[in-house]
Amino acid sequence: MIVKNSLALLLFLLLNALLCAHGYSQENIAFRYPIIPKPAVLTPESGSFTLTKNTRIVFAKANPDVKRVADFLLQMIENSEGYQLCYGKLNEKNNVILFETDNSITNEEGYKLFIQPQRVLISFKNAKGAFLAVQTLRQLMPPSIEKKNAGVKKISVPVVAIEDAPRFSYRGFLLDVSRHFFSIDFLKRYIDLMAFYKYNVFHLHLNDDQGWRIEIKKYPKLQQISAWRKETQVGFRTDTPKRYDGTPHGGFYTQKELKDLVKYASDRFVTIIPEIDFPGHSQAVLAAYPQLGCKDSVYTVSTGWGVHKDILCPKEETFRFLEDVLSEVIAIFPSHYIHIGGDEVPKDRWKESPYCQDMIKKLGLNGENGLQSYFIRRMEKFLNDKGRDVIGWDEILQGGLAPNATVMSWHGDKPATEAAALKHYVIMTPTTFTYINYYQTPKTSEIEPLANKGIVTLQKAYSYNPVPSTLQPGDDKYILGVQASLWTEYVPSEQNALLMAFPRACALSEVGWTSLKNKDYKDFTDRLSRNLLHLDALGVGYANYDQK
Ligand code: TNX
Repeated sequence: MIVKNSLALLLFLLLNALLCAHGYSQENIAFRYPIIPKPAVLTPESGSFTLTKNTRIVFAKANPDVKRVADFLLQMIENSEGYQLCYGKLNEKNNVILFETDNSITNEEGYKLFIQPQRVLISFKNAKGAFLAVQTLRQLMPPSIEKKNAGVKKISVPVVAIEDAPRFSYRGFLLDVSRHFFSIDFLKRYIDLMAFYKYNVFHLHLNDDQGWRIEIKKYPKLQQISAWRKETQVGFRTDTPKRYDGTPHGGFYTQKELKDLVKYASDRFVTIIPEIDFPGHSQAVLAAYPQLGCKDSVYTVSTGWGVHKDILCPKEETFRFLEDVLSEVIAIFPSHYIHIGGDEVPKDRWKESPYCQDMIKKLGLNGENGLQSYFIRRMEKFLNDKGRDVIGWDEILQGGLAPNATVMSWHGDKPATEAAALKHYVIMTPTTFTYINYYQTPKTSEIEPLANKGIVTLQKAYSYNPVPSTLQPGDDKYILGVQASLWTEYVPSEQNALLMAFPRACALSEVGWTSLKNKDYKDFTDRLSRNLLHLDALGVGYANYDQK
């Protein structure tokens, strides 16, 4: 212990000595190394490495995944500089960027980045780490690197030694493409931005009451009917009288487009987790296939917001429908996880339905909550048999959790604590810290576009600790990570989505990546002010509100 402490002290003194020698204050360091999320260990040094046309990329051992990472770097340089770097030989020691595996790195996403005046050394356990190191390197480059044909010619990066690994393995970003449809090109742009901030999961919310967005070959009416709504409510959800824009809205992604998107994301080491939300949030499905509801009724794709009472009925026909849909979904998305929703399921229709009441009795279920649990368990079993695991919103705790489900907690610490106590994995996306569809300043609607009610300031998002203090001892291992969630009732355009997402997504990337002891809001905002120049160069219109 004493040895360990003295060693830590020695390291601290050494680091301080280094800092003094080079005269770097904390602010200088933030300015010189504006990296977000903040790396685990960063040792500043004076001097720089300059990348030119003659810089060579060298692999200690060729591997197709690492080659993919190097190609990403190559492409980035080519885009902005117009020249292509060449691959060099192992014996080249100067003016090289060297990629090599390092067995001492234990984290799958861990990496080391040593920038020295003569060369850059990137070491990693596997290619994911190499990719993340390249993102760090990119953040140290002049922001013009993001621009097409910037023509800087000499790209200087500051000398540094970085050893890095994430705090959490799940660092997600949700986009709701149902309430508003976003183009595939925009999704790609969103993925690029995720990768830049070391997010590794893109949670794609593909259906809701207001629209179905994925082509399902067996059920063409999902494309023909469920994907389109007549018009969209304008103003806030509860405004009276309700007003509508009179403009049809909709769209869907073809399977081919989605497969291409999966590949695009995987080239950036981002996993897409698709969500098919049921049995609630299904009015758009019922508009096309009314026989899957409990009432003999005509349904339309919803044009307004809020929780809807018309949900799927647990008939055999419904289960067959969902199994068919999920079979097509898993053929597109190779992710280990499939998200099956399960949130906000009003039980009115099940209460009124003699069929449901009979089913509850016959199966000895504990009321409607028991029926919901039966529904989710059955679909979980189907997916487990296909080798996939499910994620569900925390309402899946009601009536008993499906045996292998991972819980996505949007209601905060309570459901997370409950799920972890049951030895289930948990992903944290509480409304109070991570809902980036909420206003971002206390002035709310005076200066911001209409949003879901609630305020999540940049500082609030930054302050979040995804490990609830209410967990029982030892249960923190069940917290897989954290997710920034962008619901889009009030996000009608790409421009709007970026305004809502950034810079809060930068703060949340640090929540997911950086250890608690390395987090400091002032230091974060110092780095952010320079880091945002990259977003400027990328033409991302992030929010820039006075935070007071
Ligand atoms: C709750 S979070 C929802 C969404 C809404 C969101 C608005 C969750 C699982 N359900 O359907 O878009 O609130 O903030």
